[in-house]
Amino acid sequence: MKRALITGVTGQDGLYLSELLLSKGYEVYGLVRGQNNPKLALLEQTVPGVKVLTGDLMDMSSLLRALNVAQPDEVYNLGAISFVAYSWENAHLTSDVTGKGVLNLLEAIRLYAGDDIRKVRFYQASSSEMFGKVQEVPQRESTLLWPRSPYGVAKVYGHYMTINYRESYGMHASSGILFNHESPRRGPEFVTRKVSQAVARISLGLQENISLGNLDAKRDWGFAGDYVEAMWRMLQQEEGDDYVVATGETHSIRELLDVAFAHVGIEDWSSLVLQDPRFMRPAEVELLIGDPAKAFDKLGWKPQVGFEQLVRMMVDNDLAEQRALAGL
Ligand code: GDR
Repeated sequence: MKRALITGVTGQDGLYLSELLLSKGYEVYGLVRGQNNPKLALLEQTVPGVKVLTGDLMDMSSLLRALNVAQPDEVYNLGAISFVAYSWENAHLTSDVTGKGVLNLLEAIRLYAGDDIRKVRFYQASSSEMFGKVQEVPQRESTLLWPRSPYGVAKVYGHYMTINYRESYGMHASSGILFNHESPRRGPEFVTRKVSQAVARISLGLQENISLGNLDAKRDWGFAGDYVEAMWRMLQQEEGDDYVVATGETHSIRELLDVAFAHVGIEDWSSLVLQDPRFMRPAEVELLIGDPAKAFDKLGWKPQVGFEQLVRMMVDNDLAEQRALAGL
């Protein structure tokens, strides 16, 4: 039986990856931060098979302890402060967790593994935010990185540190450059879920309108359930490597609004969407579109859920959730 340790296990991707690994017969350990973490209940309810360990990416001794208990064949680093907008307000904390946290975990694995460095395979959750200011379209593994937020800069640090541990120590370390990936489990602060929740509430008469920032930004949105499969496949390769994981399609926030509102029968949403400068970012990533050719070719991976299907899935989930909450 293979053993895996997942940081960020209570997040969207952690939940999907835990389910995937449990279905493959893995023993799954999840690192959970802090005392009374409110997300722990969700994890225990959604994926009860996960064995919970306490630790923090900023506390290397807790990482070493977790490795000693879990004795993992595979470590997936999904833990991060992941909300881009928040990273301008909390640049130091984001750098410590999202950036230096990767080094702490790599170093803990190196110390834990000793002479047998290849006994643990490592996955780093890198991000399309690293591409930032458009240098090339579509973006691929070799595209110049030009991050546009403290979050993006921290992710670049983690990305190169992962490559460095592969090249310096021969560690089986892979970096998945994942473009935006969404699901009904997405946190409500991210734009897709914010929209799907608001559209559901507006159609049920529970809310009047929604305030958003930049409607012209474009993202390559895929389904998180598909993307965790790519993570796993990376660690099944002979060697560690870097892969773009994306759909190869891009859509604006306006198109997201079109599909979400149309699904509840609203064709003209112009009076329902307010633009609020509070949700504009100091520097924006205008256009993301990934070239997933390498992942298709080397991993045999392909996304199953398309953009419109994804948006409808999220709106349907929020309709059911909001009806239940409101007792409708
Ligand atoms: P992103 O996701 O920053 O791309 O990072 P997010 O959904 O937050 O923003 C996407 C785009 O929507 C625009 N936008 C708004 N965003 C939010 N959150 N709220 C709004 O009201 C709003 N209005 C417009 C944003 O400006 C942006 O252009 C996500 C995160 O999951 C990262 O952790 C991950 O690394 C990347 O995806 C890949």
